[in-house]
Amino acid sequence: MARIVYRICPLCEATCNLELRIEGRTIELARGDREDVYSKGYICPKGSAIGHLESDPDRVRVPRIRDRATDTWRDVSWDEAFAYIDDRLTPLLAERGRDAVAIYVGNPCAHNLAPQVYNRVLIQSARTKNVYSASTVDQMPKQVSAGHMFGTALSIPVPDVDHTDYLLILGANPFASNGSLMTVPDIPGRLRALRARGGKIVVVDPRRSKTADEADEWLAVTPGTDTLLLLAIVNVLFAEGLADVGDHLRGHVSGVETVRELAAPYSPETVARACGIDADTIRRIARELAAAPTAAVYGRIGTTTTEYGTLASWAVDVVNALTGNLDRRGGAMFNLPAIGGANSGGQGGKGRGIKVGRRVSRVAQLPEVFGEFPVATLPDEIETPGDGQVRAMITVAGNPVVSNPDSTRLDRALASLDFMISVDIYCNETTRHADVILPPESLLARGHIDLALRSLGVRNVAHYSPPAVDLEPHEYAEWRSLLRLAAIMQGLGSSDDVVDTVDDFVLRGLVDRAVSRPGAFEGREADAVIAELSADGRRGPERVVDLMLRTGPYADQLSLDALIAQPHGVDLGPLQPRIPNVLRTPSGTIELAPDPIVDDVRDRLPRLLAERNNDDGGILLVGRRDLRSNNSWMHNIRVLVKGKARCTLHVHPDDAQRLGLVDGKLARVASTAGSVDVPIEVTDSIRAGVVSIPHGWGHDGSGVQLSIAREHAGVNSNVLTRPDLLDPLSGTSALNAIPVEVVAL
Ligand SMILES: Nc1nc2c(c(=O)[nH]1)N[C@H]1C(S)=C(S)[C@@H](COP(=O)(O)OP(=O)(O)OC[C@H]3O[C@@H](n4cnc5c(=O)[nH]c(N)nc54)[C@H](O)[C@@H]3O)O[C@H]1N2
Ligand SMILES: Nc1nc2c(c(=O)[nH]1)N[C@H]1C(S)=C(S)[C@@H](COP(=O)(O)OP(=O)(O)OC[C@H]3O[C@@H](n4cnc5c(=O)[nH]c(N)nc54)[C@H](O)[C@@H]3O)O[C@H]1N2
Ligand code: SF4
Ligand SMILES: [Mo]
Repeated sequence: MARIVYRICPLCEATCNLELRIEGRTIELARGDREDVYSKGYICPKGSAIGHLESDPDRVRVPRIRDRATDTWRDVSWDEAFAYIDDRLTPLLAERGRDAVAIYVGNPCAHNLAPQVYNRVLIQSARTKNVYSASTVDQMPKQVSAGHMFGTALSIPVPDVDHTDYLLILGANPFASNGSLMTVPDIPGRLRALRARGGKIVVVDPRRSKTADEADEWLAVTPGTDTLLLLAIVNVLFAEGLADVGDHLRGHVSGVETVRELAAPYSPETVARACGIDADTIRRIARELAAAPTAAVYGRIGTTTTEYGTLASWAVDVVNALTGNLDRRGGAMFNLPAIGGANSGGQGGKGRGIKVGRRVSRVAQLPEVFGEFPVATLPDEIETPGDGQVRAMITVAGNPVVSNPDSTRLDRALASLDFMISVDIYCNETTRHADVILPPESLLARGHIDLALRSLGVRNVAHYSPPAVDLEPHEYAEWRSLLRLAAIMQGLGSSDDVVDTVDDFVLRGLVDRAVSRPGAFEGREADAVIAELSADGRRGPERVVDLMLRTGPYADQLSLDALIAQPHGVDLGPLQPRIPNVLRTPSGTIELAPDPIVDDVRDRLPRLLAERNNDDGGILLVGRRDLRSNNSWMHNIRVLVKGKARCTLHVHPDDAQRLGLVDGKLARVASTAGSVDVPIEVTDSIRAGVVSIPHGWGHDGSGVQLSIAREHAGVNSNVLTRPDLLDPLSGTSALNAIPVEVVAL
């Protein structure tokens, strides 16, 4: 009999609640949950297609081992898979040392409960320095700037879109992406509502994206120059006496004078040519931001994934602060998530701040950031012989061969490993190199709650989606896989029995902390707390989450059981001002001018200005996203890939004419890293001198088991991404503003 279940969509950051009609394990229909407190019925084409994702015949359903000699796979039992891993990995680690294993965790880890809770345990158990993630091709610059300014890596202000009067968006296309570092369902509806109530939206993007089309104004910036633009806005704010953090922040901000000095050389006239935006426009935008009753500046992928990602991320919040819009209704505010976090527990208002660069990578000597090295250097670590060389790899929900820079080399490097394990749902460009693939259980058999994403919500809400079906005999919970891998690397053997032991040990550590710190469980007996949390046999990630909820900021009203009783979520209200309590900087202030950022502005920014001012007519490559696509892994769903080819080169008509590029024909695009041949799409929705290719494509490699994606293969744009173009403060790769040559074929 069909029944209705509700669950949070795990596909993107919007966290829409889905209403699923299921028959057994078949998802017959996916709709938006109209009663949901946050998404109110909103759904996008990807969410609607979730049933197709679940029933995709190409999915890996049981563990498999690859025979390297014949490059063929054989399905095995879970016990056999883990025994094999123990046999291969344990001696390798004993012989070559802990750093011989690298771990890469991919984007869906932020959207699934098991990795959110247990990746940390996996990484700690490996005791390797070689930890990598999709963060250094994504949001790491924002985490570094927020860490320096506010004291923790997740103290990221989000635009209060539901209440603001003016929104300046740089390098984001929420109409396609549904928002990022801003957890908000139905962002299209909310942006339209902003305009309908008389507000204004300005979009800074080298492309006239759908978001730019829907905005009041589009500023076609030169890729990579957002920091210059924002500093020119700061320059105007000071020059015209408009810089004011507001009464609410008085006494809580340091570094204002330094920022004034830093911005002094960057008048609108000085940067206009480099940014490709005229000085009058820049000046007007600065005045509008200052004059608007409330305003928020928001930057995303186009600002973070450039060589100046941390500076741009910093400058966004500097403008928020200096226009009086930080931490006030309608401005840029901090969420207070139900599960708590580093900026809500303990004593507030002051803290240890962040430390980065505690060690450097072996080969390229690149600094660690929040426990990881830049993914750009992973091939160096695999291919360079010597002590500490990476010889084995574990990927969890990642497809670095498609998503990371210099893909051709990374692909080759993975092929050269002695051993590789992938926890994944597909045999794709990356996991084809694995020796063992461990698939997670069906989506319907997992519980779900968002942890990191909730701390980026534009409203405080809480949701939990319980498993809707039981595990089938062939399935094994992903959280058990992660802990079983951890146990193997701790030398505890490969048996399933040890999983519970490790899980209990992890919980014990968390409970010990909870009872010894200020909060709802302070002073309680640890054993009693553990017994209470473990009632009815509860364990695994749910038990940990229950602890977080019951010791979090809403402990008086929330627990896992309380959320289970509310399938449409619990609304905890609009964002509230949190300064000074949210701060964890050593000074106890908002640090507008942290040393590493000040140094970077002084050291590198003049060079950017000079480079862009001497523009030689070269072409810069940027990316783009499409609503029906999701990074590299939803191209095997017919309803999402059918129709016009999506992986094309956008070229401005003037460039097309100059370079002899014809719509529908092929162009060869080359950087110093490599080249791809891609169909041309001539369009005036892109700035002249800029071309765009979406990432996530190129599915025609040998051994890739994605039959539908193969028919729409496209090309892998990261063949062009240069490993040497990095933001030094965050180790994040420049995926945008890459110099390329384009020729007609
Ligand atoms: N040129 C360019 N490159 C980019 C970007 C760009 O804008 N331009 N964007 C970057 C960004 S923002 C990101 S986040 C990265 C993403 O980089 P990655 O995280 O490395 O890549 P994804 O394409 O998200 O791959 C997700 C993998 O998880 C698997 N998977 C999906 N669902 C599950 C699940 O439930 N469990 C498990 N275990 N596995 C699952 C998929 O099969 C796939 O292998 O790409 C980056 N790369
Ligand atoms: N449909 C869909 N949704 C997604 C994803 C997906 O792949 N598909 N991926 C998810 C992930 S992992 C993430 S991180 C988010 C990303 O979310 P967004 O940041 O909103 O992603 P994009 O749509 O790539 O928008 C980035 C914009 O930056 C512009 N841009 C490029 N270079 C520059 C520059 O130098 N300056 C400025 N100002 N703009 C520039 C590009 O033209 C593009 O329009 O989306 C998430 N949601
Ligand atoms: S917007 Fe994101 S969360 Fe909402 S249905 Fe689409 S993919 Fe799922
Ligand atoms: Mo991302």
